[in-house]
Amino acid sequence: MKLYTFFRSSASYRVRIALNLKGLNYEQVPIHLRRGGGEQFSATYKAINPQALVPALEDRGRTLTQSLAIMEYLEELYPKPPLLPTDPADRALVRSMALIIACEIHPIQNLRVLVHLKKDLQQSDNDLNLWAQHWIGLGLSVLEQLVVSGPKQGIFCFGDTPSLADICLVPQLANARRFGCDLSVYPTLLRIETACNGLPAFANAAPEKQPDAE
Ligand SMILES: N[C@@H](CCC(=O)N[C@@H](CS)C(=O)NCC(=O)O)C(=O)O
Repeated sequence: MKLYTFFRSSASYRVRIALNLKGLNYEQVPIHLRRGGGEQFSATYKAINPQALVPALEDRGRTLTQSLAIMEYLEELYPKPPLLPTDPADRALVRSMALIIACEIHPIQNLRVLVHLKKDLQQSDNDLNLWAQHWIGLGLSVLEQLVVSGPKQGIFCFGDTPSLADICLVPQLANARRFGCDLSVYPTLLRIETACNGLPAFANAAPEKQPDAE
């Protein structure tokens, strides 16, 4: 398997965690999102992912994009250890936790959104941070409540095994710190993050551990 990735990309970080949890070997192909205006915009990379976003995963002669689709693909091919519970309502809950991050938080403070706000709409760096803090705060507050009120309390977002929700949470918290968010108001999420980072699959996927880390 070949993963097109960037060390600081939280969507790539998710897939690295999932691959590690499944015990799969993969080759990393770094795509630098800043260098030279962004390697994601090169013709070579756009032939791999026309969306010009990382990650992309090559496997069995196919190229897959979108981190959640990639993780569901891995789950279907390599069901052990599972990244989703078995009960349909529980699965929907875990997916909803992951989607709060992947659909409601992450896309609106992604690099291309911030570049548009700054370059085209003339917003300052401080405005960009306030923007990111606002949307991250809204999403994480709801997630904290959802986890605390969930039907299966445990070490992780849902029960005692890591799931897609935890895989999305850990990179999002790292990202929130980069924007200076106050995370002390999410004690449950912070406790879960500590538990996750105690697992080699999470720790080895961290941005600073990647071959392209700066
Ligand atoms: N929904 C996509 C998001 C992918 C994404 O936004 N990737 C970011 C890095 S985390 C990216 O490549 N950004 C490049 C840019 O904004 O130009 C996924 O989950 O894979």
